[in-house]
Amino acid sequence: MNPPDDAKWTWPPTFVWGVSMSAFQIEGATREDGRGPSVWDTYGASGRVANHDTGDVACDHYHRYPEDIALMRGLGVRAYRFSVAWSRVLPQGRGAANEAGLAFYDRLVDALLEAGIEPWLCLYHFDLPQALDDLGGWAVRDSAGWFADYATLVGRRYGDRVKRFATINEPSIFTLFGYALGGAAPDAADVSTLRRAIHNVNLAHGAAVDALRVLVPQASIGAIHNVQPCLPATPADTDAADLLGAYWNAAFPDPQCLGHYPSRLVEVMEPYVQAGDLARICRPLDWFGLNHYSPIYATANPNSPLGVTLGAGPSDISRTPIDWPTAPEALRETLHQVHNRYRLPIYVTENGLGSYDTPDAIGKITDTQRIEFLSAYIEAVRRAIAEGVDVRGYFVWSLLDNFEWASGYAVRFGLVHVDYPTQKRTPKASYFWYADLIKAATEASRVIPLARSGSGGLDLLR
Ligand code: IFM
Repeated sequence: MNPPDDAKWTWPPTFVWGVSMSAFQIEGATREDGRGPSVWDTYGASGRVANHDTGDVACDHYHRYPEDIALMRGLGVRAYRFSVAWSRVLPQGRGAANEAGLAFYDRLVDALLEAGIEPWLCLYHFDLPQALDDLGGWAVRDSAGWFADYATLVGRRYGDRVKRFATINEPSIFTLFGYALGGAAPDAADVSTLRRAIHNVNLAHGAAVDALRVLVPQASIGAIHNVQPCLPATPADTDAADLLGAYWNAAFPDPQCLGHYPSRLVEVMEPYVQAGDLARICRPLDWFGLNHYSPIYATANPNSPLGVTLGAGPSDISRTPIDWPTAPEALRETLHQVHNRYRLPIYVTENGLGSYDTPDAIGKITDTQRIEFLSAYIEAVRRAIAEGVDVRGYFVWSLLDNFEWASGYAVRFGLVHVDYPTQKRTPKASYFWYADLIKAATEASRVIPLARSGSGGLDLLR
């Protein structure tokens, strides 16, 4: 591997700089215009979120999206990845559509296009309609059909304007935590339910890809997975790390992109796999969305339904304010692994730093640690590209501080601070830094365009 020649290297001119957010974490307006409840409304209402926070108001993006799009415009991003709230457009998850909910995403998409920002629409980001969970949710095989019908509704409605679609965000996170490890909706703890859910989510992914291909022939369709090195917390946890890694990193991308479950899980998944299922799941994709934050650590735990839980890991490593290990090299290595294993163009669809930012006496938020984090991780992306990995874009998580699931509003990931009582948005230092970076990267790549090699890798102008 050759290191990038810094003097000559420029970002590919087509490189997509973006930001990501998700419906439940920002929209609020949970009882407005006919939206039905999702499993996260139920989880929040039960008081299980830190500080008893709920998504009821969140960032009030439902009403303030023009202001948020103006912030994106100020950043200079080319793309915005958002998710549609399934229960806003189908309050019962299936059956009658909600025109007022559909109209909200019409307004959002139109305003993005008007601002010159490409909408990247993700169908699902953790917020299963409660009505479907009441019918068994992802643990029942019918869920694949429900999801395909929902994808059909969304493709038919927005496919004239939206060309970038992702099926499901981080399936391993919402299944592992929601059905086995705890700490997320719908808060089950049963390993056979987990495995059933894994397989049904995979079937749902495949069915949605098929539906979108028919409805939006120009669509560029991807799947979004968080792939993070899974390390043993102690030498005694090696097998636990291997097991957790199989669920976390491979249980979804392997069947979706390679047509089989990872070897460690083949036997346990077998009872749920019917003839033809793997072909239904493994549908051609245009890109791989990689969410990445840090390595994770596994600890063997016979009391957990899975026999393994997340471990703390070493105390002498660099960490973010919310205690996640900081390891930009792990992103570079992960990009190589994903590239070698799945052979798809990669977009880093999430990366960012969680902290407890507070404004200073004059209202400024100087989030130096976030700037250092993003700068090191973006450098890791740059190196991976220079080494031949086909990475085509990078999206910061997140534009706004938002509802960080079971951690509520205390943990902040935004480039823009949100004062929740007033809903005032204040760009942090990292916002201006990212805007400058995008400007410099796009201007430089316009001056020295990169040639593409025939192999799909990048020719580095050495
Ligand atoms: O906020 C989440 C997001 O919903 C999914 N990926 C990780 C982010 C930070 O935890």
